[in-house]
Amino acid sequence: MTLVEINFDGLVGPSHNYAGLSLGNLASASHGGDPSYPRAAALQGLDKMRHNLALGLVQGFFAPLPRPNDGFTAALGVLDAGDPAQVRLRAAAWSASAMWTANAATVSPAPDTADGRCHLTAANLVTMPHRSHEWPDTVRQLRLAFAATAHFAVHDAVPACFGDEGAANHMRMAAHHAAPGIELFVYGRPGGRFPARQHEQASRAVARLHGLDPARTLFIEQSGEAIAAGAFHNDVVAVANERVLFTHEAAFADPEGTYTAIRAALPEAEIVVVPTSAVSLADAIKSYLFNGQLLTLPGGEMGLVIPLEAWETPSVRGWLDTMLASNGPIRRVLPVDVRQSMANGGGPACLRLRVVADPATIDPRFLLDPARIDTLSAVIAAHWPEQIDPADIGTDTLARTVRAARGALLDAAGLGELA
Ligand code: SUG
Repeated sequence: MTLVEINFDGLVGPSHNYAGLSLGNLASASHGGDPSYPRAAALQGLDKMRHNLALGLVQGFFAPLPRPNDGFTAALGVLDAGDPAQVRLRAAAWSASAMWTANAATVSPAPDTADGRCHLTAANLVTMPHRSHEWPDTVRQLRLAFAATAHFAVHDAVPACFGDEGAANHMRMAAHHAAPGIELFVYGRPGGRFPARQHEQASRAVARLHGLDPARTLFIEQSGEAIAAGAFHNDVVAVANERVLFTHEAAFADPEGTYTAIRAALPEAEIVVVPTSAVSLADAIKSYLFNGQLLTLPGGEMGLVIPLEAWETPSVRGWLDTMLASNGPIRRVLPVDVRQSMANGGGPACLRLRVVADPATIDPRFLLDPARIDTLSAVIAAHWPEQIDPADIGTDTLARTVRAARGALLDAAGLGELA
């Protein structure tokens, strides 16, 4: 049994659009109403997968969820296309937001859990209406990909009384991926300018469901300042990989207490802190520096896959240049173009769910090689809409196009069960 980290990227769905639905997510708010380019968005995502595969990493994907979700609008009695509130609910039913698979589930790999299986709990995503209806279809897909119950346990989402946003507010650190690790659950305290999407009690429930060792599980409060500045998920201001935590100094409510607790639980931990004096919270959030994929490359060194926006932000570039010239643990910086996703607040790390597992125990239809990526790219080039304007949302013509596009993808990927 060889446990490795596998990144499962969400394939951008054919209804990808900018509806300004996520309060507290500054990119979503500022791009609401812009035309979107679903074909380009999905191809950018596939190029990132191709890029990471070429680095020698194992790469998986999840298919887009069925949209528009007519069951959602029907359950809410949405009828009147002229009423702005109902227009918003209809947009929620069309959102392709499941592409951000860092919010699909929280994952605890087998070395951390009491029963020695990898546990996944789907995130209920209840804070945002457009995301709240993702999880039943997400669970269906997770149960297909991780059907081997000797190795995996897939849990339904925790009850809606406590908001859970999945892996975006969860970090795992370990000497190496296959070793027992510590798990860090970051939650927000409500009452600020923007919603705190992750509730402490949801995190605690997930930790219990996964059978984590309390001595190796930390519950950390996110700083209210970070949420108010637009860090609607912790992965906008911090990312961890193996023994390294890479974080902005303003990520946590009690930074020093957090670092001390991490070092006590994992003595080999290395914490790389970017000070506000080098990169302001505003620049960190706008550029998505911390929404990079911090990856262990096959040679053993770590690389950080960042969005082009981070590379192009002068303060961030300056800090990265200094970091690369130093002797720190992050040896390579790898910019990628995911601009279509970024405009809705989704960087490279939002687009992927990390699972540490033996690839041989996973349904191979969810794992990629270059030929399979080419197949998916061809479907997207042929079927994904080139452009969606806000007025197209809700039309029968676009609904037909979007459903047919997803159907063609499922056929090509051999995933007819998800139809
Ligand atoms: O939940 N944006 C997503 C972005 C999710 C990013 N994920 C992580 N940070 N892991 C969200 O806010 C915007 C949809 C719109 O406005 O059309 C949106 O849902």
